[in-house]
Amino acid sequence: FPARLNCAHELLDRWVESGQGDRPCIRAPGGVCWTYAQLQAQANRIAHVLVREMGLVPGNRVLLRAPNNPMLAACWFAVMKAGGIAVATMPLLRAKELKQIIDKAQVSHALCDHSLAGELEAAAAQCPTLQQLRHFRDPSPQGLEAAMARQGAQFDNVATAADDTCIIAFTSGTTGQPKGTMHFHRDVMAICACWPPHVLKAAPDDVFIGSPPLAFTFGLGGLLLFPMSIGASTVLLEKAAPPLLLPAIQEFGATVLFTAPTSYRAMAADAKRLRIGAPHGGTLRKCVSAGEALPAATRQLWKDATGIELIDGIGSTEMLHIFISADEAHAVPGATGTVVPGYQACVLDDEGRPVAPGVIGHLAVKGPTGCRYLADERQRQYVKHGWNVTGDAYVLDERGYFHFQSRTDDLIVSAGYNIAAPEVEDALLAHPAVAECAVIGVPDEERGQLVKAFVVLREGHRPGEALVQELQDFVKRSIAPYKYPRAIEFRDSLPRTETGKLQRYRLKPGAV
Ligand code: 3SK
Repeated sequence: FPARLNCAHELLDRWVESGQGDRPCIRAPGGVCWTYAQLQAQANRIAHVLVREMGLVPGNRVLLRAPNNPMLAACWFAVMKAGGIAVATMPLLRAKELKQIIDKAQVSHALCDHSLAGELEAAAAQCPTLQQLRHFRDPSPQGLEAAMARQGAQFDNVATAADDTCIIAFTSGTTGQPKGTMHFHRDVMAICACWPPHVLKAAPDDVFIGSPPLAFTFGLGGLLLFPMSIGASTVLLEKAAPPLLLPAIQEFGATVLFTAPTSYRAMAADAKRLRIGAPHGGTLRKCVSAGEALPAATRQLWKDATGIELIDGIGSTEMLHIFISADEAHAVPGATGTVVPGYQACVLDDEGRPVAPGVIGHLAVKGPTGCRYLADERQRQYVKHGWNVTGDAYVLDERGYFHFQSRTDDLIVSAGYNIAAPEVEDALLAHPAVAECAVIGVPDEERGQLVKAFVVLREGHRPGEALVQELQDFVKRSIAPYKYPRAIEFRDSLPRTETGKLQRYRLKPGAV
């Protein structure tokens, strides 16, 4: 990449400059269809607001908070154009979690969808670094749209360096302390140059759709960067639970779908009935599965329902996007795939030596993107021996296919969400009935893993269904609701080492 690179130019302005600004770019329910030129004009106006009215200078961190919608995309590009750093946050996060992110990333500016204002305002009141906050889709004179109307639709992008940080993507650590991963403008372009052309092989007339939030880099790539890197269009859905995703695929004539195995399982029966797969006369022709391991049975279920072979992949927030995958023609049931062109991958033992094919070890990867934690000593655990060690246990076979075994840490991956066991434990421990607790992931057919809590009660409290419900509601009110323990078991004590360290592994099904 050239020394000066702004990814907003490569993904957005370039299409307008080359006379293709009237191509459809972003669609949304309610008949919304923004062309590339319209998205550019919106992003330019927001960039002016950021610079002229909110005092942004290059390098400032801008928190973005919204469900997937066109204004969130415009804000993201505005931040790129103005030389800022986008800190996109998951819509379900609560004030406590937002505060951790704002403090860690030293966020100074925020653009927030009006519908999600409450939790951010509660966080902002406790965050001295956050000085400038605007709401969009807010009809009041203080709203972002009113400020945009005062600005012109032309903006000279900041001439960022290819190595300037443009994203800080947060991932929940295994301890519940979120880790910010920094990515450069050139990283954004590198992920567009690796997996999409070699594995996805989408075309400019494809219509992308899916469920992952743009705040999750799986969604950012799949639903914004990848379609725009080829001049295709994308459908942004605020609500993309399985019952809503299928009708949306039909309504928009979507051709490329990004979602997680849980969602493929939930949609399979209706997908078959509605004949949404192109082989059955529908529009859908490519389906990408990532965010959690894809069981062979789910691959088969979806193929039977739609005629489409899933494109499986593993990526990480640290690596920005997918680095092991296989296209439809090279898929092997039960294997994630082979290493994506541009990356190298292997399986290492505990000392960092490659293991022989067939032997389980730590998945290690390197390539044009890599882990750069923001001020976090866990960098030393992720980057070892010159490799990014992802925290996944894998087996490599003789043909170069990687087979997922398990996570190697306390991270629970449930329905595509990463959930840190200690964070759920902290939330439970704040309840007056809870003396001790331990949270683990247990295998679950529908969600891959299910969050299960083992709870020791304080004296005077009695176990029972009513208390289970109360504890679940309590957790949902304190942290993002998707993290709540779907199963709770009451115990008299929990397994601990002699030094008192909780032995979560001894609670796993089948453990002794
Ligand atoms: O596999 C994942 O979980 C992932 C994470 C971040 C970006 C992309 C992907 C597929």
